[in-house]
Amino acid sequence: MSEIKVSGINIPNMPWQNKPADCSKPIWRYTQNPITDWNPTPKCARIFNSAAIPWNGRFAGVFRADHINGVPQLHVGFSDDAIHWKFEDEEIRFVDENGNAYQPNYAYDPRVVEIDGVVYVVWCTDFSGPVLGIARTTDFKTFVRMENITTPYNRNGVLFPRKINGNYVILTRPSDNGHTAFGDIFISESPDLVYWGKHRKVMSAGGGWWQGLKIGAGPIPIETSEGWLLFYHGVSGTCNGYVYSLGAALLDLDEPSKVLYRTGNYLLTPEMPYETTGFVPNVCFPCASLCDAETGRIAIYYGAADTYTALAFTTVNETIEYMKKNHVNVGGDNSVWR
Ligand code: BMA
Repeated sequence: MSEIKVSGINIPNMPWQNKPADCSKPIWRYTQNPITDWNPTPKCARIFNSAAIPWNGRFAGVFRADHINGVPQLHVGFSDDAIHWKFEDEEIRFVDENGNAYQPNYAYDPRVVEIDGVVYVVWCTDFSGPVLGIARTTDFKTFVRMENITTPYNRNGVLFPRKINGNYVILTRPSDNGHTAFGDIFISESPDLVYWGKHRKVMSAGGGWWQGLKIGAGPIPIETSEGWLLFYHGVSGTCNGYVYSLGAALLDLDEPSKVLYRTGNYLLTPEMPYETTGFVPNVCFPCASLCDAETGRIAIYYGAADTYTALAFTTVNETIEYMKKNHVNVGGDNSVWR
């Protein structure tokens, strides 16, 4: 296969380990996993489902921390190597557009992206139930809360890293206010990050039992010459509870509501003790990735068992090549508004 080009920045100092010789899968785990442990700060019981980006030659992130009262909030962290993190013990204190303090009742599963020099955080916030909140920052100190993106209920909001055909674009996952037993991925556009419309359905649950119950977008999509590379979570509803695995899809560059390929097999599923044992067993929940444009190397950050932060590696070529050989057609994909 010819070399696939990545549109993005070079991150030569990102975490990386070569694929082990005996690994037959397209994704392999960091050998020192997990990279966070129980009680990472006095206030925080567990840090997981979190998002990191390159920042001034180092790395910065917004981390989901479940506090020792059980309530999740978002915390800032910094790192030299994107593996060892220094977390702030105090949660992010948001302000609104007028500078007035705003604190969500809870905040979880952040995704972070820099677009035209502004860093945006999209997370699951409370607005008569879970919805998608968004805030912007330029210094990881002041976070300005903007208008909520959706009405109740919605989770897993993932912005694309640039405007497409003149509009901001976001993937979302309409849900209910509990442990939602359904869920497909939708897409919406906005000229200004305030007014959202032109809604389309992108992908439905299904196409293998590991993603049969519900799916949700994970890290910010990676722009490649073949399409947008999207990692997502797929959920299986077992008699012993939900199991969260990781899959990938390739979306059309100009019309990202179109699925070009989608993995029929999971790429990563709970197998290691830190994935199968913890606060919520059997969860691999990806929320961020770093991709080095020059080499196509990818480091995926995923929450493990709602307890730990873990890392896994792949390359753009490896994942897309695998996806082309292991593609599944799911009834309901690309199905609405066509
Ligand atoms: C989902 C979200 C995630 C969590 C997962 C497994 O509904 O709440 O934050 O990791 O459940 O508990």
